[in-house]
Amino acid sequence: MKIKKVKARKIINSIVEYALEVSIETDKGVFKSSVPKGTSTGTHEVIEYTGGIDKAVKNVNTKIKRSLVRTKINSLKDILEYEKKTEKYGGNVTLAITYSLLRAFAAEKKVPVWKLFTKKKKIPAVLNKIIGGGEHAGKNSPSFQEFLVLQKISDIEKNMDIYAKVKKDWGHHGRDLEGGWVIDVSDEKALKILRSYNKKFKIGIDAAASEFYKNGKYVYRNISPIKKSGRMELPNKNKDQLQQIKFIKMLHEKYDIYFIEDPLDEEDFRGFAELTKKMGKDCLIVGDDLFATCPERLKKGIKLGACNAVIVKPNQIGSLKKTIEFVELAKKYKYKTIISHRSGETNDDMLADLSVGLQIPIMKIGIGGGERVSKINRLLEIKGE
Ligand code: 2PG
Ligand code: MG
Repeated sequence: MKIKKVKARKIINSIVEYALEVSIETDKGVFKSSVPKGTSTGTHEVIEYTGGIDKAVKNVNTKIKRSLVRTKINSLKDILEYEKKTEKYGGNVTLAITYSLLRAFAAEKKVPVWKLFTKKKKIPAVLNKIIGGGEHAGKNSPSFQEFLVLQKISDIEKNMDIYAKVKKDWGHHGRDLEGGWVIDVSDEKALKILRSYNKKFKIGIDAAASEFYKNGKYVYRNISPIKKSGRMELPNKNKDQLQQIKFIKMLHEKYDIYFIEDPLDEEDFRGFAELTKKMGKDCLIVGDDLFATCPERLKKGIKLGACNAVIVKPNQIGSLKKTIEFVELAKKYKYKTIISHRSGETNDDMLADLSVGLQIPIMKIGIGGGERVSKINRLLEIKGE
């Protein structure tokens, strides 16, 4: 494949910050890509743009361009190998280049991007955010960051319906960063609301607990009163590790939660292992900030028995090659894989092709907002291809 031009520029993402867009020109056309960023980022994520976004634009337009037009890219392996050369410029720089190369190479081969990875087409289920909280919403919203409903893609209408009902039934303050509704309720109440629409749907939470873990305690900001000796009382707002585990277990039993992401702090491998032992048989205990899509951290988790599912976010590790390694390791040890959007998204829909290509069974994705809908619509398109 002959690379004729490489060009970078700044675009705006969904949380109104700059993102990098990379265009690569070949005989087959111009192929553009961009990469999202997080708000509740884990400590173990790689840096997005070394030296900032302006430096990233400059690096692509000078050094990377010079090296890329001279490099032979004739296979998927070549694309993944080339990542080594760009890693020092930042994870989002590397992935924007990789994604554009994938698109250019797929055009060369006259196949959709997902087909570069697999022949077997299986469309993932969608895990849609209905209610938002934590760092993604306001100060009176729940402490947990996300309240989600899982649905087969062919049943996405059921999630569209719940999304519309929550909007209508609960006085909301607009949407959070990922299109979830912002409502002034406690964590428990948010779960009760989701359950009230259907007794059988698989529901989930992303507690993103590291975000409210302060000095050894989980500090809740919006809690439900409980009945104690005939009186309504507000329970303790601060929970230590044991109380947090108990609380999560209680919520799981009461509301039948299937998907439980980051219920504990990102360093607490042992706490995750404890929860997995207690509840892992009938639900997913999912590591996001805990693993940060890093194969080395997952190896530690496997050793300790922490989690039975992982979130996959390529830009946490800043390389598609390492992301694939992470996914393969997870599958080998029977961890369920869930690919995920970020709060600061662009309209790039590569996530959908990667989910099908890497045979990931669930895509976690907002259901409101063009930058989320672009991925869902690409999934629907692949389904019909
Ligand atoms: C998460 C993500 C996406 P962020 O915590 O799972 O929902 O949020 O992109 O802000 O890290
Ligand atoms: Mg998360």
